[in-house]
Amino acid sequence: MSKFYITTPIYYVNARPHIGHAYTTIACDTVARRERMLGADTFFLTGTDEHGQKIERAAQAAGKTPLQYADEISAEFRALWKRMGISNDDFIRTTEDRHKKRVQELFRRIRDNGFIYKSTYTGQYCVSDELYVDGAQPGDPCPTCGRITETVHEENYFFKLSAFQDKLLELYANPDFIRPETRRNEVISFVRSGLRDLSISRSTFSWGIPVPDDPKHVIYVWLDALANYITAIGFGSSHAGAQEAFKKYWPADVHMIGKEIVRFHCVYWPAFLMAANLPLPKAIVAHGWLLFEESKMSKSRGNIVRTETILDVLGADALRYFLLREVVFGQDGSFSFDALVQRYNSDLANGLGNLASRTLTMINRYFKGEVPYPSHAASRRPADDAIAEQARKTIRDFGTFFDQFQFSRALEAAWALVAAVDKYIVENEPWALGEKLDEENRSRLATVLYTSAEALRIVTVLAHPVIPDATSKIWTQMGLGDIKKVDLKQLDWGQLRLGTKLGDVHPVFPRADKSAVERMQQMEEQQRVPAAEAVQGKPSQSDVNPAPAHVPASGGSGPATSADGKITIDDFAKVDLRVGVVKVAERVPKSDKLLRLEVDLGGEVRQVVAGIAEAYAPETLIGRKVVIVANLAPRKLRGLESNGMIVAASLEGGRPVLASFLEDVPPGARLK
Ligand code: ME8
Repeated sequence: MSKFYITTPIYYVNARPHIGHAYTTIACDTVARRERMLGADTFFLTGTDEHGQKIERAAQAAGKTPLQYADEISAEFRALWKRMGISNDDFIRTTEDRHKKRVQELFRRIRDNGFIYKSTYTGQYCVSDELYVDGAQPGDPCPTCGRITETVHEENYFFKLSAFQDKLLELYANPDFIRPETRRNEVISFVRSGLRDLSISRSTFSWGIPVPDDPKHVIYVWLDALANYITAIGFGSSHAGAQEAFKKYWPADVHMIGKEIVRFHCVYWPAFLMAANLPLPKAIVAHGWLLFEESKMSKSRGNIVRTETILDVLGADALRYFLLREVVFGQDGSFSFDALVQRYNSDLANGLGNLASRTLTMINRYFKGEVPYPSHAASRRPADDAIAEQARKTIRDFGTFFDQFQFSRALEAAWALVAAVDKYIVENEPWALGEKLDEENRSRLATVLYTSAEALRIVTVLAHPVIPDATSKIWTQMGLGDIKKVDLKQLDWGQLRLGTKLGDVHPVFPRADKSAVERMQQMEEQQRVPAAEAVQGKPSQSDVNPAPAHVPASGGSGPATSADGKITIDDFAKVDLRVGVVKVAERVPKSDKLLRLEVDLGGEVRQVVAGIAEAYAPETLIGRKVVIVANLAPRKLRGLESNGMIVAASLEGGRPVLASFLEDVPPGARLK
């Protein structure tokens, strides 16, 4: 029996899961399900990445210990995957003991092989990407996310990455190692331009795995995180069972990732493995980004879509099908609720769902729910053979596309068969044949319905890894038992057994009406309930997301004013005013008034959308100290989440002048 081992990235616990995370997880789940149907002993791993400075700071900002914080968000990922029926075989957390011990073992091996030394690092670091930015100067932005890098000066352990340049280039000679080709070319040119040794420990904070024999240092979070792919399946364990599992499943067949973490997976990871004398993964497959409102969906941009909203309204299969059919794997793709509902209705409700219900209903009506015998040669027509031929070709093409991770093309081929059978049914009018009782018409009817049902069976099997829930239901309605038991390798035309008794027939994809889009948009909006305006003055109507915003009525928990309009010192103390430093400032597309700012509040970087574009050019604000109302509930402006309000005097005509300081004040300082 062959084996197949596939992994998702392990997700950071500083953000709740959104459909960007679901995208990778769904793609891996689909591949894992197909491999199981092909008979491979499959292991599918996902999990959460819980150490490092970014998580430590996020926990601090939330007023929790890093572990409390990680426990909560990791549990959300796990619960979401469970709700979606994701078929992962394990879920690794980097804070688990099994992981920590085995990472230390990996560190030891690399050190014992002579690839680790101690030195001093002085340079720039991006906490958001947990990335050392070679060659950057203080104040330079991170090349990946654009945030201002921080200067790090500390004694660290270094990994001799430079020793692996040639070996890595040899590795990339295999065209299947990095996919798609564009990513492979980027990596090759990065490595050709020269590799510098890499700092693999930090000593100025403690939220991480201690370096063996030198616990003042914690292991660099990317070495810690990448190692999950081997620690989860037993590397470094002394238990015989775990050692067996590691021997069986490693090396991984596929590490699937988003394109922004290619360097870590294609350069650092294979170099660490080479240094530890371990086999290398067979393929790193990088997909593009899901975009929403024109930019990458991410927590820091405030433009995420929660998976739960789609599950509540349309179900997991709808999201799975949409993401894999609509987005060309490897490229960026836009998400919109309109496109989701349109695809759902056209391909699932009117496409596969309709084919299943009309075919099975007619078998019920005309053949008492038993799959009829196709007619004898005399009443066969070329159209019947054409469907059989197309179905055989679809099985081949679907497999070829799938093996190349071209999910959208594979589904396109399968749905072309759905469309062909629909046309075949319309042209052969089984309902008209069913009205006539003579033998010739009966046998023609049998052929038409057998042909339709057999094509339906084939599409159902092929689509099962993508839409497991609906296809399991169709399978049961066809009276075929458990779809998981199908041997995909043997799939061929003509295997539908005559006389198979159908189960009860129900529609599997009820049509979504127009309100589905609105309902989903509203559900997302309600997640971002504003409590007050996030910019000076009221934003113009066009700047506010058009969905109705719920503003809580005054009173309640808000500061109570006395009859003369005065508030108490306690009321004032409820407003958390902080000093911030502007790190990023840019215009909000299609808005004259708004700027998007990233403001460092001393350990936490906030996105704030402010109505000051008419008074301040974005470049003049970088590095400037500002005052932020830090405990304002988030609100969405032009699709961007604003987390706080910038304080300014409002002059005649509403012109804002930012509050500022004469003395030097550190970011994060409180005004009171
Ligand atoms: O990078 N479009 O974790 P992360 C497509 N912990 N995919 C998206 C996406 C989007 N808009 N947003 C997120 C990390 N993803 C590290 C990984 S692995 C050893 C350590 C998906 O929480 C995509 O797979 O930032 C991306 O690579 C991953 O989530 C990043 O998740």
